[in-house]
Order: sequence, then C-alpha cells, then structure tokens
Amino acid sequence: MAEEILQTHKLLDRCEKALAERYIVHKLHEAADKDALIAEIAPRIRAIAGGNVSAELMDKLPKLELVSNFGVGYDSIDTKAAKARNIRVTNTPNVLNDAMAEITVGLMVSLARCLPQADRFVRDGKWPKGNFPLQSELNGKTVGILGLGRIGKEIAVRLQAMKMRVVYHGRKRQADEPFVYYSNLLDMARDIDWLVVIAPGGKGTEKIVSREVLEALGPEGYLCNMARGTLVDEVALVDLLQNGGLKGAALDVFEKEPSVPEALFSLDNVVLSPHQGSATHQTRNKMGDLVVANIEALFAGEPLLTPVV
Ligand code: 8YV
Repeated sequence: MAEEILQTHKLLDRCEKALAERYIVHKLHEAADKDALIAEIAPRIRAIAGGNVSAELMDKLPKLELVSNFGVGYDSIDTKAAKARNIRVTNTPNVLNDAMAEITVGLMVSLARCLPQADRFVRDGKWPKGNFPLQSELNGKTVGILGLGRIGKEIAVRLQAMKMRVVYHGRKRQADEPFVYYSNLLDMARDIDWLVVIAPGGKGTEKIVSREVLEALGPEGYLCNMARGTLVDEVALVDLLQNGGLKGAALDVFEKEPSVPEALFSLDNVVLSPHQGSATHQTRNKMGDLVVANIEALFAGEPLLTPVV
C-alpha cells in the first residue's frame, strides 16, 4: 500500500509528479472543504510536502512526523510547535546558493545602471534624440551583507569580483571570514553604500531593517532585499524612496506577496522582481528533488537529508 501524504500548496510540476508516482497525494490547497479532507485523512498522514504549516494544522494530524519544505526559508512553518510535537522539518539548502547570488548581482547592476529604464529608452525610440543619462557603478563601493550565511557568502564572493569592499552584520562574528564584522546593524548602515539583506525571515528578524537603519543608509545608499519582505519596514522604505531619503532599492521580496506597494510602480529608483531568487529550472529541480528525498528517507526509516528541526 502506498503511503498517503498531504501537500499544502502548489509545488513545481516535476516535484508534484515525483510525489504522485510514489504516494497518494492529498492537495489541501485544492480541497473545497479543507476541514473535511483533514478529518478524513488525518489518521494516515505522516508527512507533509510544502510549507504554510501552523501549530493548529499539526494538532489535526496526530501521526505527522515530517514537514518537507520547498525552500531554504521555513518561516511559514511553526518550527517551535513542530519541535514540541516531535515533528521534524526539512528545507532545501545549498542547491539555490548560486542562483540566488547570481540574481543578487544582476539586480544590483540593474539598479545602479538603470537597465530596465535603458531597455525602455531604446524600445521607445528615444536614443536618436539624445543619450541615456550617466549612471553609477558598483566597483569601489562598500556593501554590507545582512546575514552572512551560505547564500550571503556566495554573494560576497561575487561582489568582491565586482571590486566592492564587503562587510557584514549577523548574530555573531565568524572568525573564518575575512570581512569586517559589525555587531550593530545601524553602525554598519552608516558606513556602507549598499545594504544586501539575505538573513532568514520569521520571528526575531521582523523589520530589523527599520526606518532608522534605512535613514542611516541615507540619500546615497542603496538597498537590495533578497530575503523576506518582513525584514524591512516597507512603509518607511517607500517613504524614503519617494522623498530622496534613499537612493534606490532592488527588491525581490515584499511584505505581502504577491501584492506590492503600488507607490513603488511609479518610482524610477527601484528595480522590482517577483520573488524569483531561486527560480531557475536547474535550481528548482534540485529543490524539488530534496523535498521528495526527505520524504523518501522518512518512509525508509533513514536519516533525513536536510533537517532543520
Ligand atoms: C522560493 C525561497 O520562494 O527558498 C526560499 O526560501 O524563498 C524561494 O526559493 C520558494 O521556496 C519556492 O516557492
């Protein structure tokens, strides 16, 4: 008899196919009556594929042993509740580091050189009437990385190749890293030209890029957020971008995705991206494979590949 699993949201097609080949998959997000579905399958569900898992959902699934999350960030899962209930949680680390680092550099260059506007300038036939305005460069500038984890380190390597000076802030200094460490984010913000946000979301990091931090970054400062919208005070961000308190922002993430503050649409000093840091075939396939492999490990009684809890 095939095991039954619960899927909590849409996953990559290839991942859904792999799950369906192995298990009987119940799709919570497609159920007309979610409570009825849960009540019916609860006694047989040992694994969830996907995120958005609250303590309340865990309590409805007494046999639940694993939440296999699609994504390195697992802020949509109540890990504290999982731990308390002996439920394991896995994520998809490392396989997305390069894709994330590549697009970070891409968005930073796009913002500094106004690439979206330059493209529009040519398409609109404006070039014959005059040159596009001069822009700024990354090289020679100081970038502060907020969250020098696995992805942050890959970003640091690439930004050094852009001839930027790298410094960082995080919970603790990392003795093996050659970069200057700031124990205080506000102090770092005062000293840098660019702030790249790549720290985990969730409790403890909400709005740590506060109005004060953004003001310290200042009228010549740029923000690039690749992590979660929740880390930044979005109201303050929009306000400062509109009033010259901040030079520009490259944003891959927003507080209430997929809705984006409309005020940003009319601003020329922002580059907007639809949460696509890891969104390449290469990377998403590897992430999907890990989601499946962790569930397979559970049912085979083998150690989980990438546990976080
Ligand atoms: C994706 C991400 O948004 O890994 C993460 O934490 O934010 C992304 O890779 C997501 O998990 C896929 O929908």
